[in-house]
Amino acid sequence: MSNDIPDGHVKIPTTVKFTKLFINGQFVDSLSGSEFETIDPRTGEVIARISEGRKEDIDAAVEAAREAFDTGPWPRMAGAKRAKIMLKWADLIDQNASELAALDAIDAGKLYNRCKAQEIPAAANMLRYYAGAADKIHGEVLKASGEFHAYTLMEPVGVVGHIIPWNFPSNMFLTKVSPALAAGCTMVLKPAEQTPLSALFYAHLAKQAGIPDGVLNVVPGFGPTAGAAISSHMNVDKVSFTGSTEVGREIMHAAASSNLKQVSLELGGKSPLLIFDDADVDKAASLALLGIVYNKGEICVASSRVFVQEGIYDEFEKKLVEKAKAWVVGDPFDPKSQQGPQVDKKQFEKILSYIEHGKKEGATLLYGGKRLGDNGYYIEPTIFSDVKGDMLIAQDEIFGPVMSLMKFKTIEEAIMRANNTKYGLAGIVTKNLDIANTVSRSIRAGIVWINCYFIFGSDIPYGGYKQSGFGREYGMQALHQYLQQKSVVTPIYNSPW
Ligand code: TXE
Repeated sequence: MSNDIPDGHVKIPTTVKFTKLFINGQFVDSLSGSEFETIDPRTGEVIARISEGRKEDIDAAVEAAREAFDTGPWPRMAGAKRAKIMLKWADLIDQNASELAALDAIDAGKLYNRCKAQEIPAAANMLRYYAGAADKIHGEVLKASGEFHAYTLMEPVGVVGHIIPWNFPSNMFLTKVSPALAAGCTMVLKPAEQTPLSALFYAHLAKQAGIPDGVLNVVPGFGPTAGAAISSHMNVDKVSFTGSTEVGREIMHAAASSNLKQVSLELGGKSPLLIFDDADVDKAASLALLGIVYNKGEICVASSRVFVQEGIYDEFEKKLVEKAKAWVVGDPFDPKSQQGPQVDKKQFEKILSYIEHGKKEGATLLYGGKRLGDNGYYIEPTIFSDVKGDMLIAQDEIFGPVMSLMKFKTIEEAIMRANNTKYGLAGIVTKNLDIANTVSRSIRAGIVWINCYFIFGSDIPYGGYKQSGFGREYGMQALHQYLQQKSVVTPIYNSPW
């Protein structure tokens, strides 16, 4: 693949450099010799064959990470030195942004230009943010009662297993790995089976930057084999997972029934976006549309339930449909495209079946509802109105460009209906400060965006309430998930006690 992919309608990249497991600083075949295919969602065709990691490969990767943690330099290295290596890795990521963006575009159907200009640089910045924290990790001196000197140490939690999904392959990789590295942990990461390509490229760049062998291991493979081997491993000290609520539950079971490893979970969502009568209708319609079609709706915080107050409802509906009509779905390498194909056939079929279900449940299909073209996994932005809160399309995470539009009268009704979900992530549009304050405190969600949507940053903690998971990504909270506190106590006077 050329490093110099032009910004026009890009020709299809043809070669992929890294297809093997990355264990102990080397690219190796899987022990069983088995491979799996990674598919281009633009066409349904095979891009490359990837070594398939299974339990025995996870065992080898964990052994390398354990050795690197127990005897290697990384956890013992001065924080500033760890930071220097992480910063070098970040620079290498920036230098290879075109190639990384192309890998995510062919593997996940993500927009090439957006990946190159936003997602890859943001992933590199995640490393920079946590590199800045690596030499500022410290405990505290305690005011202990009695004649004792007591203090705390902040120590890395140990060997970490990261299991990540396919919707943001680059962002997820660096979101998990950056704070864990800054903390001094070693790790095994399993990318989603749909999107292994950029993960292996990141591993290659990590080695170039000077991350010592064994510190970062990347093992592509399937969930029930490689993923389950991580969550049930006796030698993994923590598992950090992003994916479906169902699998999150299995991971907790596996952690509990193996070594009680620590767990953090980022799971699904069915986010409400509440739009009040005082809102600028045009802007609110743009925000609502973006909220459901950004990344083709494959984002846990998609605004899949939009509640609009009755005074502006009709005008809002009209504008929303106009904007959906103008939205461009197409090849992710075409700069005109605003939405690429869904990640794979399974996800594509799942979304289409929810659309059929919505029609049968009695919701009104306002716009869209069909696949686009007969090649690849493209779906029109889809808007349902007359949706009732107990319909499946209003309850289940569809993870596609399908919006349920609903009308409300009062603020109390809006809060009650917004909270009628097992998930917990959200947004509000209003110019009224009282409404904004009341609603943001009443919605049971780990993040609430007011007059904006999808504002993420390495310095803004992010995570769910209820069945959207627990633990936080980003911010110092994420760093602390990879640290554990040790208290040290000693008598002040050298006297027997
Ligand atoms: O997720 P899975 P899938 C939701 C979304 C989507 C649905 C299914 O609604 O439609 O989940 O997607 C690994 N032990 N989200 O099937 O299976 C798997 O290999 C250990 C929301 O892709 O949860 C992959 O690496 N690991 C979400 C990762 O888990 C297992 C992002 C996610 O896959 C495993 C993705 C097991 N038993 C999907 N089974 C978000 N929160 O953003 C699978 N895996």
